[in-house]
Amino acid sequence: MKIFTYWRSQASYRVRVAMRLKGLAMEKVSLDLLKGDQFAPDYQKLNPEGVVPTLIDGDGPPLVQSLAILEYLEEKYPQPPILPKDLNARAHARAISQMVAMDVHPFMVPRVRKYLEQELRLDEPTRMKWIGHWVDLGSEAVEKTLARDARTGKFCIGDQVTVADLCLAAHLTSAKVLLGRNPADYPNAGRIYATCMAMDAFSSEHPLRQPDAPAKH
Ligand SMILES: N[C@@H](CCC(=O)N[C@@H](CS)C(=O)NCC(=O)O)C(=O)O
Repeated sequence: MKIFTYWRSQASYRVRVAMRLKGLAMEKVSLDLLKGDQFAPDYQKLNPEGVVPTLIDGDGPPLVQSLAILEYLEEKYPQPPILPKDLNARAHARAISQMVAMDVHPFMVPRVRKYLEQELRLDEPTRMKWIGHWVDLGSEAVEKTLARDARTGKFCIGDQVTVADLCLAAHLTSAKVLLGRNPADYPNAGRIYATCMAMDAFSSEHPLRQPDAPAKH
């Protein structure tokens, strides 16, 4: 399977980990989002939104949107599962995923940061304060959700890795790489983050271990 990715992309990281967990072969095509590779006409034919990831499975049409891709992978390659069996727990796993992937991630993507810089003329400390505000609110919301829920275990839901862990680990990684946040500031989320990072699927696909990651970031 071919995945269009970028080293620091949180959305691509979610999908790369799922593919590792499911033992799927991955051919990575790196785009440089800061140079604008996502706007190349050939790439926009695959992904009209001009974002990563895009996944090509066989001859199939391009798959876009990381959460939709995770669901596709789960349905086509069900072993090992990345959604719980129980119906309520499945909704809980999707809810935690969406808290970070939908409600926080858009505040930190390159196109939004570029707009803050080039259109609104905000200086770097102001931009980082603005992004940090939304990122921290999201981390706190997930922490409260995990703290109050009896299903929280070794991972977000019990002892099985689910999409919630993929999204949470990717979120906390971005918060660390981009903003210098410490996952350990969040007792439950930080513990789950550490457990994930001890697993090969998460550590081998870590943004800083990607072939396109700069030596110094
Ligand atoms: N909701 C989308 C988000 C995709 C997205 O925004 N990806 C970022 C990198 S994590 C991107 O490609 N940004 C390009 C840009 O902002 O110009 C998903 O989950 O796939």
